Amino acid sequence: MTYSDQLRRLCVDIARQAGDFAYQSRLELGPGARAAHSTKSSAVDPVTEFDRATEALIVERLRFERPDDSILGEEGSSYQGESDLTWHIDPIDGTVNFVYDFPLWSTSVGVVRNGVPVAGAIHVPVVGDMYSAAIDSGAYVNDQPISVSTADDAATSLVSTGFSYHVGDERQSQADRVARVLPSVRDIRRSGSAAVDLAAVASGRVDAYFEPHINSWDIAAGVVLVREAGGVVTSFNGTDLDVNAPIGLVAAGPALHRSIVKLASD
Ligand code: LIP
Repeated sequence: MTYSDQLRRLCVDIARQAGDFAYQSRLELGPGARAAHSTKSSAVDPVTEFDRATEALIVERLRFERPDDSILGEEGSSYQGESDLTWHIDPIDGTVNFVYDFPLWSTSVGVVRNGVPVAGAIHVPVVGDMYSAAIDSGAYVNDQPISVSTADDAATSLVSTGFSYHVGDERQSQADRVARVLPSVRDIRRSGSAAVDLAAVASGRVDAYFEPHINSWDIAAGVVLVREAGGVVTSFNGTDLDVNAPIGLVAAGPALHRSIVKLASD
């Protein structure tokens, strides 16, 4: 087993344990019950006790299994290690979906070396999918190999996107962008979880995904997944993506990627 595949297996093990913990917590609230939450960057950016507890579980595992590595978590966890690896973790990606008991939320665990993701896992507990990948080891869902779609025509492509929590002008410009893109593609999906969107690109369940504002913990695992599935991932304007400081993102199969960059960034 290669070193990157050992990392992939650890990503899977931790994402499974953490995602199952969050899922059990969600089930105990009851169907459709709103999870109590506070807010972060805006009144529509929630965080729950379950986000924090799930992140604490992931961090405890990583501190034990990988004590020399750095960690960066969405809910504030930050450890500076001595190794060249940094773990970017989103305990519940799609927190609004979790709060509403809408199924498309995920636990994302990715590990990055010098701004390049080397392994990752995305657990979608409600759906029962575990996606994983590692550099030069391929991409999988539930241990079955996956690949991006071969779509090459934007007009018949299924495209996902997301919107930031910044309310006001930023939100309006994102709405204007979707209004411009929609007439030029088959249809648009908005899952509410960047990790789910990237997993969908990697498995050919959508043809492309773009989002103008995104965080490292949302995408670290999904980026290696798409690339190992034969896809292309760049920053929003088509330049190289630095996962540590992403400037938006476009992910698609190689025959479609440039068209989506042009559509999204025009
Ligand atoms: C979410 C992202 C999603 C974005 C949402 C939100 P969170 O992350 O995964 O792509 O459109 O607005 O930022 O905050 O639920 O972990």
